[in-house]
Amino acid sequence: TPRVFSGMQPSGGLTLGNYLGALKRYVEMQDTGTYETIYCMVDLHAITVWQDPTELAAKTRELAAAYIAAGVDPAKSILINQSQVPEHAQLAWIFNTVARMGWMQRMTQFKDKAGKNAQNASLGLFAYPALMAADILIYHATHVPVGDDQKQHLELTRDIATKFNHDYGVDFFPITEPVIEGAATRVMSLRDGSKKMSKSDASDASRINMTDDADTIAQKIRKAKTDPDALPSEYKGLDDRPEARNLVNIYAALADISVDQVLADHGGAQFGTFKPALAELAVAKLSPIASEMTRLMADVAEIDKLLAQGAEQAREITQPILKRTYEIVGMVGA
Ligand code: AQP
Repeated sequence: TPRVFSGMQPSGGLTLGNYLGALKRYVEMQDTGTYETIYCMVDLHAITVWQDPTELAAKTRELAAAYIAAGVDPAKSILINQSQVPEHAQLAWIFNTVARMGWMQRMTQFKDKAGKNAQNASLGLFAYPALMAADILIYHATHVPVGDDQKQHLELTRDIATKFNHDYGVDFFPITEPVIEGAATRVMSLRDGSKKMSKSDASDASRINMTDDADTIAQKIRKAKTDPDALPSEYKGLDDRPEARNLVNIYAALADISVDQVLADHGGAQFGTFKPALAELAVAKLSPIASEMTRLMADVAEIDKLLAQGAEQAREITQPILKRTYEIVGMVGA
């Protein structure tokens, strides 16, 4: 069976972008029944920028609760915390020796996150994509659902697999397919249609958090930047209207309908009527998830138990793959 792997960092509250671009897709892929699905909280990735230890643990459990509340079912998917499956980090070291400095230097996420003072960024932030490649390839995963911003890292994952196979003369690691589909592969900021909606944006008004209450969601959508025109009835009418396009895309993704359908239903409407409809839809989809998260987080012991079970299941896959990798590389005792 084809195998799906994906993960998110427990580095803060999830945004609507994380939900529509990634988490919702995780659940859909799980529920097709076509794939074996493995979903991860990538705590080792999160610490590539400073994380308060107490908060890191809390956010990891909160992310596990978000996964489950959104529909990731530990009976159908393997749910893990990255550091509890040590083979991720072990394979990442091998990949650090396969990947080239120049490849890493081209990564736009590194450039964005390191900012002007790249000399002061952690070595882990620079090596981030090699660990991500290891996350995926330690399962021989074939499909990776992600948002559009992760495309470049997935290309690097393919490059690492190809170079490893070539250097060692094997056909061992698969060439992974990114799955970047749907109306919301890149949800944009509510304040600036040229910027990705991001949990680290200084302005909370730029994003919808999955735990925002109904009033907050309605207010943020009401204040979202738009232009003065009515909605067009065809998609091409959204050219050069990034903010309008973003709200239409969000509507389509939340309602599970096509963008064309949204415009067929709302074409000609002013934002004064479309925005309240969008807010109502967002609240209807997000608030049950938020209340389920609250319920799940009341029982930390249960979350920790699920993660321990997930790690055990995962290691049945990762241990043989790491062993075989070590043999290929020539490590004594593998
Ligand atoms: N705006 C977005 N639209 C669609 N998908 C998105 N993703 C993130 N933002 C959007 C997807 O969410 C998954 C989780 O990625 P991550 O935990 O590595 O976080 P990130 O990509 O660093 O996301 P953020 O929210 O933007 O965090 P910061 O602000 O810390 O950089 C990935 O699949 C990603 O594509």
